[in-house]
Amino acid sequence: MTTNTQPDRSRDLSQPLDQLGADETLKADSDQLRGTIKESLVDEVTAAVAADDAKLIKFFGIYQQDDRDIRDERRRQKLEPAFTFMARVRLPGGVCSPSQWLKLDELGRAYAGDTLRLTTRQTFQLHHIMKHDLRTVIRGMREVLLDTKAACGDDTRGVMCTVNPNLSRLHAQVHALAVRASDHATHKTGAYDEIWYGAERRPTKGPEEPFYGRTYLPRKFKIGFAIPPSNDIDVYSQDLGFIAIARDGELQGFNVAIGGGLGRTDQAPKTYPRLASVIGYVPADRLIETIDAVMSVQRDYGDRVDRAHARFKYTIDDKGLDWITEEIERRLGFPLAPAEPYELTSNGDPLGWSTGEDGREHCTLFIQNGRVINTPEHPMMDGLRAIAEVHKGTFRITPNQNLILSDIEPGDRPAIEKLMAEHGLDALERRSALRRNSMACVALPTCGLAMAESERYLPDLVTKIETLLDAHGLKEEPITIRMTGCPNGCARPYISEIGLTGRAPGKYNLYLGGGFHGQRLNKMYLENVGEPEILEALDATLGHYAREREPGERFGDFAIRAGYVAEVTEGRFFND
Ligand code: SRM
Ligand code: SF4
Repeated sequence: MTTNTQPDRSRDLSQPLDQLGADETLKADSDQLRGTIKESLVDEVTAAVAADDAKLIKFFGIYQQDDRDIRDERRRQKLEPAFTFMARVRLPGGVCSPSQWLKLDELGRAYAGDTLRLTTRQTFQLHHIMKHDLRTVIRGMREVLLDTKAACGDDTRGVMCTVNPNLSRLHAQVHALAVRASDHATHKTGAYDEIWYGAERRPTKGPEEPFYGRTYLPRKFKIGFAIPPSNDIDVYSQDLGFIAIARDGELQGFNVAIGGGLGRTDQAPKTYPRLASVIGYVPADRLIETIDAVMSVQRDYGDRVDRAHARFKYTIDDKGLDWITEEIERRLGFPLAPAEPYELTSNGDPLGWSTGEDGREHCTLFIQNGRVINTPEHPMMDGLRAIAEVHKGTFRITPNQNLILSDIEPGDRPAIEKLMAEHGLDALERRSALRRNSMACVALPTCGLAMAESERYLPDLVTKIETLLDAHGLKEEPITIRMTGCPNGCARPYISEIGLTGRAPGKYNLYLGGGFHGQRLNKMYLENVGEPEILEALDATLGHYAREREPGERFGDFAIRAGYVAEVTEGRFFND
């Protein structure tokens, strides 16, 4: 990255490194993320990598995990945990080609437990990879021009972009900028090529990381591009969100939203979800400068002592939105224009077939919780492989963990439809409106932070809620429901109409009152409750909604009007 005017406190820190958090010292001493990862990968004594390397490989999109289903049993047997790794692909805007799909399918079958996982930030995760297979997997991805750079770590994450293929021209313009933003903001260390591809270390002319310095960012930083009227990417949950402003289908520029973030910790009142604040408008040709200016403010002023307080949202609230905006403008060298009018209407995906403005066809498939796997009823993985073998367009992963078979010439549609029918993929969209608007994070057994089930439980819970909806005549009412196995918020539960976050095995917090298109946070209604209490509460509130809602009133809005929860008006809520 090139930012000439900004002071870079990551290389010239006002506080000595030993007064900063341990992760800052680790980054600074890591030789630009090299650490001892190479040595760890060939250490045959353990299936894990060294503790410091486990933190550093996150910058390369790789997480060390263990099978939590058998953790206790392994401990009893005095064995080390069953370590494996998860690799997350860098896929800006979620668009990939059929040959990329085929390669990931092949790698998923050979090394990653016969499954692929589509994520809430529009990419693939491959779980269950053994340490000794990691390089093979990463090199396999390279064959189809994919990598896992910066899919995690204290840097910019996967850049999101509205998938809407129907607005083909506008989408192409915005998606190209999302790809550019991702390439621009991704770290530049040669460590990735050396560790994963076996490249020789090459001398660099200037600093190896001109923007990030030795300590990168204080915390993860997320960028996303929304194309109204869709808010599928949940633009207000991004650290830096861009809302496309178009005239006659031509991109003009972006409204800039800063400071979104959802992670919180139970019993830690200083942590809270916050929706992004729209601070102004920039023309499209100033996009990259804007990214540099905003990220550099967080780089230089973010909290480098307390990681629980290091996201950009806290920097903004500590310094004040006006101060941060002025600092961004100072670094940009020009004031932001007032935000342009825009309208967002939904954060879900319209499922099924549609025709784009260029006449090409697209089919959005419902993939429950993003899990691509073969089951006896739905040989989904086989079906998508068969489609990839004949498909000439693109695949697009949606921010709701669904999949669009995109850019299909009308003449090619019958062949795709036949394959969909043969593999049961056509049945997937015939689900209740609640299920179609449901989302769960991975949680157990791979996520080290999960306190309760999520992906493995939400489908059953939805079945039970469907019975309630049926009884109240609400089966076709679109209501968003999102579950996570802990309060970190990976399925963005705090901006759904019904949110559930795990507290302990079988116990969840229940949130109500979120905005249907992601414009308002929900509020906790019940704390630390099990399934019977959840169903009882939903039966009562949904029944009340069915009886007394006003025409067009959403469930989230009703939950506030009827007094079940107070409206969150500040764009953030604080832990009670
Ligand atoms: Fe997440 C950590 C999975 C989207 C907030 N997230 C994790 C880890 C890596 C657990 C860990 O650190 O060891 C999870 C891996 C589980 C596994 O076994 O796969 C994990 N997060 C996911 C995914 C796969 C959920 C999914 O089911 O799709 C999503 C991957 C997105 C991607 O492709 O990059 C995912 N995570 C999110 C989102 C939603 C978003 O970004 O739109 C959020 C909330 C937005 C935000 O960042 O504020 C989110 N994940 C977190 C947090 C809390 C961050 C915070 O500010 O407190 C953590 C924990 C952390 O960073 O300390 C976390
Ligand atoms: Fe894991 Fe919690 Fe994220 Fe779910 S929300 S994937 S349990 S970190």
